[in-house]
Amino acid sequence: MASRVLSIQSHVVAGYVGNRAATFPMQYAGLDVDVINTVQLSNHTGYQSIKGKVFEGSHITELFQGLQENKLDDYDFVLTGYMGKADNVNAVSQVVSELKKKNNDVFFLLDTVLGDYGELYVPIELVELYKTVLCPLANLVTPNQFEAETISGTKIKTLDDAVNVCSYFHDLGVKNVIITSTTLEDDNHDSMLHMIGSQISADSDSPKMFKISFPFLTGYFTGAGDLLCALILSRIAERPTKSTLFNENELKHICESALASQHLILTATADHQKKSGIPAPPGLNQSQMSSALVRSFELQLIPNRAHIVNPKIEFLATDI
Ligand code: PXL
Repeated sequence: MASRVLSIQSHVVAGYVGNRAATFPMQYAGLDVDVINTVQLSNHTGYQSIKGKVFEGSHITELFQGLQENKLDDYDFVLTGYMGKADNVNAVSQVVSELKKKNNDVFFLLDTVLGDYGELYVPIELVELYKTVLCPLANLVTPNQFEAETISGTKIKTLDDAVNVCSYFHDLGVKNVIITSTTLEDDNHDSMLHMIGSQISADSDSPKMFKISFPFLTGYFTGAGDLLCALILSRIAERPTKSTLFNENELKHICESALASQHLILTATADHQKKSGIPAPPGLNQSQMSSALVRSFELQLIPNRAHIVNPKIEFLATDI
């Protein structure tokens, strides 16, 4: 039977962020995906105009109650992303707690969506809530550099900083941490980004860490983090076991494969941006750009769906 996933994220009518960037890849990879939307917006928040609603936390709890009453709540995975407000974080914590009470092997992938490129796009109180409420429930967290720095209070400049930030998340009770991409000043190649992973395995209390370096792609990639988490979850679901703890090297191989798929899709997206003929002026943030320009940045997910499964792996992990 296909693994069952409950994905709690944002919905946009047009474009590919949140559940719209995550549901299709997981389904294409063979997972049975159920969806709760934290918001329903016309488009992502990078566009000049946004219409729609951020739902109340009670919307999530009410929908979940319906699932429970019909015994539809037999999930293997929970994936959460953009919450929009504190109320939703509390509702998600209640949902995850109930699922774990029912089945302790439910795997909770918490994407700590706060913002990117130095900017928060959710209310600041979510930082503390992620730390105190959701991280202790999570089996895997996937902060980007900005989110990892904001939550841990440590700037990531060197590999040692990244290692310390992973340990910070472990101390919050999370066994697996992936800093999805970070720059490192002690790296000689400033055109490279690095994924840093850290797992506490079943057979060891000390974390096993690794790094995967990959080339920086020029462009704007809204929803790239949401896509990556969906790919990571799809690869975790391919394991023969349902244990929430990884064996030696397991997380490393999951990351190599998910990153390969993401990189191929982002490369195709960057090519599409170049072909759109609309030059992106340097230094502008998206909300200052025309809708046509922001639209040209949307993930080219559907035309590149073949990269979702069995990608050619180009970037290999090295142990730290
Ligand atoms: O990818 C993060 C994200 C998710 N959901 C919504 C967003 C964004 C980023 O802009 O606007 C609604």
